[in-house]
Amino acid sequence: MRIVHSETTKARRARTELDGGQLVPPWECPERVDMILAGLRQAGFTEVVAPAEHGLAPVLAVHDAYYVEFLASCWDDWRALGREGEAIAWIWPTRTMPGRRIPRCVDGRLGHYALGADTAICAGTFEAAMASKDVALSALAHVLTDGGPAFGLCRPPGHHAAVDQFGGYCFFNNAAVAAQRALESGLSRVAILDVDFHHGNGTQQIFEARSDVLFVSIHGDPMTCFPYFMGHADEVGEGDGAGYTVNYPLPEGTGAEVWFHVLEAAKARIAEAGCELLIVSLGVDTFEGDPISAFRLAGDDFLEMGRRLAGAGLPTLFLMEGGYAVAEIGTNVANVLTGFEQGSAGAK
Ligand code: OKP
Ligand code: ZN
Repeated sequence: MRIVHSETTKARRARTELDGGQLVPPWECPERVDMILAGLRQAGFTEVVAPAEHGLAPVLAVHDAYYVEFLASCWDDWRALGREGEAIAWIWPTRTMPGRRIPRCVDGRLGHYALGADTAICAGTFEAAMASKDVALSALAHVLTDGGPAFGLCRPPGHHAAVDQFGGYCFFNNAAVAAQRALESGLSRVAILDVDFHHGNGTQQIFEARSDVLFVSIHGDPMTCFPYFMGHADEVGEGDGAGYTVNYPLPEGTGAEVWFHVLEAAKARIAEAGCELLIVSLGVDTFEGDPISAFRLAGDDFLEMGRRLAGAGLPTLFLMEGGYAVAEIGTNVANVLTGFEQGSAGAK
């Protein structure tokens, strides 16, 4: 298992997240990265490599250029107005006021480009997002050249980031950037299997009209879980992409038995679609102790998750998404990767 990590992913250290009507320290914090590295080390994954710089071209292959420009300049624009706090969106184009122009003022621009008010932009956000997608692309390069599995310790995560929107702690959609690059390297079809507790609305939106990326997600039912406005079972893709978006919303409280049953259905769809690469959007916020999620997987279930993912028999790229039980995040991630190695050894 190739492990890719960059210290620059910790350059984003937001102070505030709007949560329950209060500004609290964000759940998505740089300590997550250190805990994952520690967990990997303890599990025997001792070799960690730094990513190469891949520039903006692979980002612009999936994201809107004005959006990328907004992310690059937002913090400076905000600071230039003398604002004390972090850059948080607070007014949006809405159902009754859709808005057909992108405002010039940073407050209006934030509303245009933000999905929600949970994610503050601060110093280092853009740098960390750049490092995060470089981690994904370098891990992908390993899978494409070597055939062996890789884990990209991406942070910030990516699956909520759409073509031109950030939110849910995500800015660049690392999995989408990697999938697009894999197709440009010659693959015909890639699967993105999103096992994070939250629906990967950004990934779905980026690929929903395409059949070259199969998006399959297992997540908390949006009727009660973030991001609330996407991820229902009747969202199946559009046009050429019809049938290439597959959503498995599950009720809060779902445990291992049901979750693994659904995972097998997801794997069957991936096999049926003839995908040549499996990208796993690996959130471990399905853990029973996660403070902002509501599934009930135990620590050992992540070993089983890894084994079963190996059973798909595909070249596999793991990219980090969520997971907020910081004390256990390292063990949970290491368990998935260990289980995967056990599962692949058995298959050979
Ligand atoms: C990101 B990923 C409210 C807490 C919820 C949004 C959850 C983002 C999850 N302040 N914030 O999918 O793990
Ligand atoms: Zn999540």
